[in-house]
This record gives sequence, structure tokens and C-alpha cells, in this order.
Amino acid sequence: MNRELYAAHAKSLQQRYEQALAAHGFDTVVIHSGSPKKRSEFDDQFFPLRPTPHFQHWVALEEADCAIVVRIGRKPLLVWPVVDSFWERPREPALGHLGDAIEVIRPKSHKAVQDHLQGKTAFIGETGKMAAEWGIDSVNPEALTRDLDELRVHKSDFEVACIDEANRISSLGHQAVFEAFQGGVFSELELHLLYLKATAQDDPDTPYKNIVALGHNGATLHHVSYGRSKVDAASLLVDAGAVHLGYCSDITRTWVKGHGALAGTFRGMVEGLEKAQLRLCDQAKSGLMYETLHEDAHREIAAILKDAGVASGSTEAIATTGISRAFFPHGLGHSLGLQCHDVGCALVKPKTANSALRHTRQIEERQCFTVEPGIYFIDGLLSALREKPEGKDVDWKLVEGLAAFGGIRIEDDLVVESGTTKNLTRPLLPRGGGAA
Ligand SMILES: [Mn+2]
Repeated sequence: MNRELYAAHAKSLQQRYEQALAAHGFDTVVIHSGSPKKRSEFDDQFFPLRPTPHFQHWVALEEADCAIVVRIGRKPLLVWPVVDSFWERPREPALGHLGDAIEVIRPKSHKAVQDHLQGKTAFIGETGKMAAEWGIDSVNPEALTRDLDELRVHKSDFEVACIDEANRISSLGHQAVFEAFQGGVFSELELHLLYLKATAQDDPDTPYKNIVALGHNGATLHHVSYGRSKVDAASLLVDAGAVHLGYCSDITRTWVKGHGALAGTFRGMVEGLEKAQLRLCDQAKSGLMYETLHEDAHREIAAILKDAGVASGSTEAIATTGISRAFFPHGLGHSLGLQCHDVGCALVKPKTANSALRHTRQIEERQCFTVEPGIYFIDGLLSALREKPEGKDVDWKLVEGLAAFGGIRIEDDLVVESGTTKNLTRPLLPRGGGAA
């Protein structure tokens, strides 16, 4: 990764950290990388470390008990203790892009952090245990933490380049899985492993567990209990990402194969959602409330349900009486960055009807977010709809037939630049879904 891009990112981050520190009466903030977590208290094994996102905002180093020390008027400092263990050795980190933008020291013990604190100090980290060892009283002070989270909403050029690279890595996996599904019969586990291989990721490296769903399993929004048997399914939904220097991509594709009237109807719905998703991506512009886009998505989905013959009545009625919400129960998208569901865009509650929406802000310059409309045949939600008065406007026989295809989701990653959005996913994966 480019050193100049990182240098500009670190410089701007330092300035904004200094403003936040001064605003809340602190001189120093220490960000702890994290502590290993046990898989079970009855065992002696640990999960791979997921570093504190505030730490990764500065450096993507996946080692426990490291710290970034940010002080007013001083260069940021990475305290990276030498690991002296003959049981395990950390993976070689990619730190070449740091250049001299931050100072790095390699002490024998994490205790060295204490030698670099000045004035009133705050601690950011998952547990206060290390704060106590470093003699810091102020653990995750609320107002400061909120301001530091806010710094993650608008991405620097370095951050966008990282999310772009994470998209490039993901695209290799999505392409490999698409080709496998197109030409053969595989189990969900095989497709999941194929994705990992094509993206050169180990399972814990992925930003979230790959969702790989054949047939009806697509109706489970987070289907990660992969089937072990080969299934000659007519549909495949893959929601999988990658990480580059701590930054995530989050991409979903839905494919259909097979003949017959139902497969044709389902394919028409996938193609309809593909067009609708691209329109929604085009509509996303600076100044628009993201929630407005979410409500537009319900109108788009209502029209698709109507065209397919799944629902009857006006699209406005399908979108507002709750019919579309039984088929599309999640939010249109979310902020994306160091966390797959990044912070800072869901501070305000959405309207009750949109309760699952995780982006409730105005769309602004340099935000990164996903646009991911979906249509699913979820047994529980549909049986509830069937009992309601508006259930009479649904063709239940058709729904029962389409349920075998599970669901559709098409998801791209976007960045807002010069008022409009740039799609980071489509240049790499031009098709969002359709016939395989
Ligand atoms: Mn997503």
C-alpha cells in the first residue's frame, strides 16, 4: 500500500485526534490492541485476536497487548512488544506503508507504554485490565469515544484504497464460486472452501463468516451452517468479503440456473432486483437521507413482487402495508470500514417500520456504505403475513413454489465522492446476479 496515502491519512488522523483530545480535556490517549479471548473457560485455547477498531484505524497489527499512544504535539507511537514464546509466533504483519509517519518501538514488555504517557490520559480498549496495569483511570470515556468513532464515518483516500483492495480480493472468490456453480454440483461447504482458497483467506481472516446458501437456505439471512452434501440446487446466494489492512468489503451475489416456470419466475425477480439495486446505487447522493433510499427500495421491491405475480394491488400499498417488509426484513445497507457494520451512521433510530436499518444519517462526502436490497421467502415472516388482512393480496401457491429458491440479495460497496457515489464492486464484478 502506498506510503504517501498512509502518511496523509496518519497526518489527518493525528490532527483530528488532537482536536478531540483537547475538546475533552485529555493530553494523551492510549489505544489497546486487545487481549486474547478464550474459546471456553474450561479449555486452554484462544480465538484469533480481533484488534480494537480504533487501534486498526492507525495500524493493522493483529497482536495482543500492543498500544497506539496519541499525544498532543507528538508523533503517534506504536508500542509493539516483542513476543517471546516458543509455542506460537505471530504472523508477519504488513507494515511497509507506515514509513516514518508513526514512531514504532519494540520493548520487551508492554509495561513500556507507561514511559510515554503525558498529562491527563484516556484509555480505549475492550477491557480495563490493561488500563489498570498502565495506571490509567479513564477507561473508554464516553464523549471522547463518541468523537473518535465519528472520525471513522468519513474515509480518507488511504481507507478507500484499502476497501477497494478488499473488494478486489473478494471479487476473486465470488468469480470462482460463480464458475463452480455454473458448471457443476457442489456442497455449500465446498463452495465456502473454494471462496477461501480463491481469496487466500483463512476462515478467521474474513470480515464475517461467509454466507453460502443453496436453494431454500437463501431464506436464512445469515446462513453459515454449510451443508456437507452436494446439492443440485437451482439457486445460490453468496455473501462474502475480504479484509485489507483492517478494512472490509461486503459483497452479495445471487445466481439462478435450471428451467421450468418457477425457475423462470425467480430468475425474473433476480433480474428485476439487479436493475433496482443499480438504480438505488445511482440515486445515492450527498444530501439524501439514507432512510429515504431504504423506503425507495421497498417501492422497487413492491414492483418486483407485483410483476412476478407474488403480490397484487398498488405498489404503494404493497410497500406500505407491510407486504414488502415480510419479503425484505433487513435494512438497505450500512456503513462499511474497519468493521463490516461500521460505527457512526446509526446514531439516530430509524422509523418503527424500518427498525432493522443501520444507516440513518444523511449521505455525505467520503462515507462508505453498502446498498443491498433483498427478497426472501422466510417461512416465519410469511406465515405471519398470511394471517393478516393484507395477506389476501399474496399468491400463496406461487410463494410456496418459489420458497425452494430461498432468496435474493445483491450487495455492492459504495463511496461518496464529489457528491455522487462511486461503486467499488461493479468494476470488478459487473453482474450482481441473474442466470448462471
Ligand atoms: Mn452487508
